[in-house]
Amino acid sequence: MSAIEINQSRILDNITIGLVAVDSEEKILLWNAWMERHSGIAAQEALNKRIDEVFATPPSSAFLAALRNTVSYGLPAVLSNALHRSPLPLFTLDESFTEPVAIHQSITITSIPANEDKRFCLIQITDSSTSIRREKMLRSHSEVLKKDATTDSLTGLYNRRFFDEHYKISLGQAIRQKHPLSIFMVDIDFFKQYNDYYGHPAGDKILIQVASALKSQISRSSDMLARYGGEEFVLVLPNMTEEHGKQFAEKLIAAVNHLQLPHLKSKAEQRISISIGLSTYDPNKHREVSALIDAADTALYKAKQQGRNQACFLALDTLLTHRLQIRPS
Ligand code: GH3
Ligand code: MG
Repeated sequence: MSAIEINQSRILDNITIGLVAVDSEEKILLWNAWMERHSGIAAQEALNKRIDEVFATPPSSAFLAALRNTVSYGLPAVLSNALHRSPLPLFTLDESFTEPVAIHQSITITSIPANEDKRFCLIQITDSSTSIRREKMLRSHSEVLKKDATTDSLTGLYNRRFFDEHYKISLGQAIRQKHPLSIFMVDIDFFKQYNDYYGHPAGDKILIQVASALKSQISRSSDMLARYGGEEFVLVLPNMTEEHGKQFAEKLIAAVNHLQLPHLKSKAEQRISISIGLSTYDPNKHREVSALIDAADTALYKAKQQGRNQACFLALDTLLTHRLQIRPS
């Protein structure tokens, strides 16, 4: 293999980082092609000028302080781009931007011994813009994934997985802060018959409309509505007593009836309706809360048995008695 003569100035011109050397008076000794391209200042113009005077906009005070530290004490300095976005007025050449865009920079400053006890400082500037853009893209991508993991794709409501997590947190808070919490299990009446008669795609549209009617009834950020599965929804409302819960359930039923969606095969009404099972945690009455969902579920079963298109309340402490009455085995 033949030896290649290395031309150092060619390396300096092709390197993809900015290189600047300054002497002990901060006068510029080296200004490579990368610096020319990104500052718009030619090397002949920059050489022998002080670095704080060469740019139209002066470098940041953090940069000048770091440089002075290195010049005076020989201490190396790093300006990380997390703290100092653009210490020097350098701009990207990307033509897809209509205006010049400041380069996000990572800068290291090192003191290098020269001849006769003299030293110079080497400033190396790398463009962090690409890695920052990539990081931002990854972050937004992971936010989309997180949303997908917690959202039901048909209705846009939270999914069962999110509900399971959120319910535990809400119930824990209600117990610690001693406030009531109501849970509502909501189920569309005779939905199988709807699908059989109108078709599955039409059934999907009903699910979307019922979901949005239910959603329109909640307002507080702590309220949660999720698709529990199939044609069943669940609402968890902190700070809602039994009495208010019963009124609220009536509002949910009215909101769905108000949609006036025809359902000729429904034996309840000839339009889409819902049944609701409701139970409430009352901090003054209940110590054991693990059966709260079960209580709401049993109340829903009761609402179905009593004719549908209605809400039923079941107190947590009467769950067992009622279960024995309505589900004899
Ligand atoms: P009830 O009044 O007792 O609740 O009767 P129902 O017919 O609503 O209850 P059942 O559990 O027998 O039927 C539920 C139906 O919901 C069956 C299933 O095809 C339908 N379903 C579940 N998930 C979806 C879905 O994502 N889209 C559509 N279109 N239908 C669904
Ligand atoms: Mg149903």
